[in-house]
Amino acid sequence: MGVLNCTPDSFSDGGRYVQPEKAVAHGLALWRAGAAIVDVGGESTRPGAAPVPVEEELARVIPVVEALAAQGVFVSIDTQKPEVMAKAVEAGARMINDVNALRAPGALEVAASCDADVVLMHMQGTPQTMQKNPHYDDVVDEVTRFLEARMETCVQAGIEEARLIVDPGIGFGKRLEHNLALIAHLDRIRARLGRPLLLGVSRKSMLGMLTDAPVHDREFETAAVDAIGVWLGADGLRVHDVRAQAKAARVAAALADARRD
Ligand code: 8Y4
Repeated sequence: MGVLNCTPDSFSDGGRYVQPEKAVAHGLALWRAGAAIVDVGGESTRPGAAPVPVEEELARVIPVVEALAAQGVFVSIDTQKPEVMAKAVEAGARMINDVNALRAPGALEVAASCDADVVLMHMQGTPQTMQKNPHYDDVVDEVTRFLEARMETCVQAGIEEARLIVDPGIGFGKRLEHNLALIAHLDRIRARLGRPLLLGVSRKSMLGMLTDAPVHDREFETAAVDAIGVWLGADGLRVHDVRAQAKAARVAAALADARRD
C-alpha cells in the first residue's frame, strides 16, 4: 500500500490548497512502482494535528480518488469521517482505511452499505492526545482484543468478515516499547484474529528513536521492520517508498516460504 498524502504540506504551491494534478501524478507513480493499493488521505494524523473540516477534506481527496480510480488504480481512502468514506467509495475507492476503526457515528453504516474492504486500525486515545501518556498492562493482548471486538461489531453491523483487514496501529498511542512488542509478536496477533494484517511503520518516529535518523532518512530502518513483519505474516505494508519496500518484502517472503516447505 503506497501512501498518498493530500495535505497542503505535501502537494500545494506553498499556499493552503492541494494541487490535485500533482497528487494524482504521485499516486500513479506509486502504482507504477508496484503498489497494489494507493492510500489517499486528506487529514494529518500527526500527534497533535488539528482536525480538518469535512468540506475541506472532501475537496482535497475526492478529485484525486476519482482520477486515480478512473485510471484503474485500486484506491483506499484514509479517513475517519463517514461522509468522506461514502463520497470516496462513490468516486471509486475500493477500500476504507480508518485509523479510528469505524468508531465515528455513522461510519459502520456507511461501510455496511457498500462493498469496500475495511482496514480496522488500533489507536489508544485520539490523534490530539494519543502520545500524552500511553499505557498498557499487556499491549499485545489489549490491541488484539480491541481489534477482535471491532471485527465483531462490524460483522454485527452487516459488514462481511471477508472484507475486514486488521492493523496494530504502530505509533498511535504507543511508546517505543509498545511498538516493538507489537511488531515482535505480529504472528500471534495475526493468528488470533484470523484476518489479513496490514503493518504501517514507514519512516515513523519509533525508527528515529532507534537510530537517530531524521524522517527522510529512515528507509533502511523501514525495510528492516517491513522484512520482519512479512516474515511474521504481515499481508500488507503501508509505505512511502514502494520500490524499496517491495524489494525488502519479496526477500522476506521468499525466506518465509522456504521455512514452510
Ligand atoms: C513520517 C511519515 C513519519 C508518516 C510518520 C508518519 C497508519 C495509517 C497512518 C498505519 C494504517 C504516518 C493513515 C501516520 N499510519 N493507516 N495511517 N496503518 N492502516 N506517520 O500504521 O504515516 S498515518
